Amino acid sequence: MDEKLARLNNARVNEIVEKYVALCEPAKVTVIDDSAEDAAILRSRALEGGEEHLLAMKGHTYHFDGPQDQARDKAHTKLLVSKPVNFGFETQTLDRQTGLDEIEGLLKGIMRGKELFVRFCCLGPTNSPFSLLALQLTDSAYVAHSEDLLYRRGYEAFKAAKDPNDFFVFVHSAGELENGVTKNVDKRRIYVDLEGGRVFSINNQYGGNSVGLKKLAFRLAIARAHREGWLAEHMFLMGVHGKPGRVTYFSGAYPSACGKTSTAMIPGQSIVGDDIIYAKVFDRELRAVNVERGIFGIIENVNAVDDPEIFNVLTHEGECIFSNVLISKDGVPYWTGSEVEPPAEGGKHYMGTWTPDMKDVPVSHKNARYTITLESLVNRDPALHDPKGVRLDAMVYGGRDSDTSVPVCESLSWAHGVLLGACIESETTAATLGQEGVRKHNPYANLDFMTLPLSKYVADHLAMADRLDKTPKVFVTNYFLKNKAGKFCNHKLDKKVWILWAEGRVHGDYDAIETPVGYIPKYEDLVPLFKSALHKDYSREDYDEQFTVRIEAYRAKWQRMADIFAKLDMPAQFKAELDAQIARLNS
Ligand code: SPV
Ligand code: MN
Repeated sequence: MDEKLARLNNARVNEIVEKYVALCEPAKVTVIDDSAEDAAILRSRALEGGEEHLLAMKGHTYHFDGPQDQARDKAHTKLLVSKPVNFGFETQTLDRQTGLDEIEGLLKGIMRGKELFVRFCCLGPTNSPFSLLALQLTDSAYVAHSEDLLYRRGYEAFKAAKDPNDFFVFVHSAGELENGVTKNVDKRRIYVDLEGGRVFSINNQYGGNSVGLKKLAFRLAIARAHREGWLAEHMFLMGVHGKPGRVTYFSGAYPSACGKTSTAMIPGQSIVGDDIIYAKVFDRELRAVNVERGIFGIIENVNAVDDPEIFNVLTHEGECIFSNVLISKDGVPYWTGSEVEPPAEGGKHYMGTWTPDMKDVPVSHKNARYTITLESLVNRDPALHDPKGVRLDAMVYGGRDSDTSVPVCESLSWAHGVLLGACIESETTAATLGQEGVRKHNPYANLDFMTLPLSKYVADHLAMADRLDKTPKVFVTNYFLKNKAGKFCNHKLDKKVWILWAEGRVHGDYDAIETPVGYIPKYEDLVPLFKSALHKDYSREDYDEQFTVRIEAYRAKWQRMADIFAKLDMPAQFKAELDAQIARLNS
């Protein structure tokens, strides 16, 4: 037996490894522990196997996903269920046994000639009441390497585990590769087995499909959180720095590619995480941790002016994986919106050779990404690895909404906030395969990941009010509002003002105007905030345009929500909030 597995002495781990080695038939099995040497093996293997390539800058590599593998594949991501469940929205399900049989068939021999990596990770900080252990088997060194930047190492945590049987399991195969890229994308499958606490993902490499610890583990965690009375959310986590010396922790849910990372990266604030949190009640306080330790972020529009900290990491030595960007012959990465011109002769691209005259093919894919650790960011929050997490004082919901929601408003109560989170609407983006720009109901920005009926999810949030001395304040932001002329009403950086206003509201610094849709800021409070935060004059005309409550658009939105929720068996308190929302708008 492998020495590292022997030292772990975990019968369930051994059984799983044996089972999938027999089924997938890899040529070699490599077990990875928490050492720097083993992390280096993953990076070297990704380079040797052609899944990653060196760039000119020390520590930088790049990876290409195939042209058909550039985003999450919702159509082939299915939840295995033993009996039919009405989730209340589009979660795709498949009969469990049928799915397991199909995947076993597809896994048979899928790793022939390849190396299987067995790795151990910890979701959430180690040695923490939030920690969840995860075992990942993958034949993609790129996936295992990405996980090393994105997640805490967990081999030692497995050794110390109180319950040796309690861990999630992820089995991934990139399948047959051609030039380092998955070939059989038509046989791509992502099957989530909630009952077994495991996910199978095959014939893909794009991180959102392949990296077990990211959205695959998140789907398992949502169901587990419900069973155990905590929350797993598609949220950033950040310290908002209000008055001097005051830090207030915010979490925020936004659909993919709608400003979640850029909110967590607002200049002058500190980032704990940009994608997934676990939140638990301790002593009647809601505390949260970042499940991850890195960022798998969208690279488009990352530039020196708008995202100085990230841009800095992407242009300096240190470990970083670029995916689906343009690579010049000198080994320099280029991407859309970097404000750096790509070379005239073009370069290599996930589509093949790219030259500037290919006007309809952008420099980088809209969902092209970078993978970095949070430790590499100067603005990381000191609580990043705190096993106790941080106290959550506010939650923010946001969407890509061009015609309805004001830039920022505060819910009238916790229950009203729960309603607002359940009713996020957002225009679809390149983060998933399919059409972009279509308005979609995206409850809690979790539409793609929900493994619970919405009614239960909502009930868990409502119940927090009884379990906490003080519920977090809830805010809704919208960075994408347009005016009558079709122009964005706000600059990208204005979000700093909305978040600082919200922080002030948490501490009672500002009064607000009560409207049917929530509390909105007063003009007088925003003027000094624009001045101090952005050195900008904020005009009354801008305020009027941005904060006039578009009653008819809101009524239409809430009618859409009423239609959706009429078909679902929602908690009575939720229905009452929804009715009250509509009644306020009507009157
Ligand atoms: C998202 O799309 O929400 C992401 C990236 O955070 S991934 O889910 O990994 O595709
Ligand atoms: Mn995400």
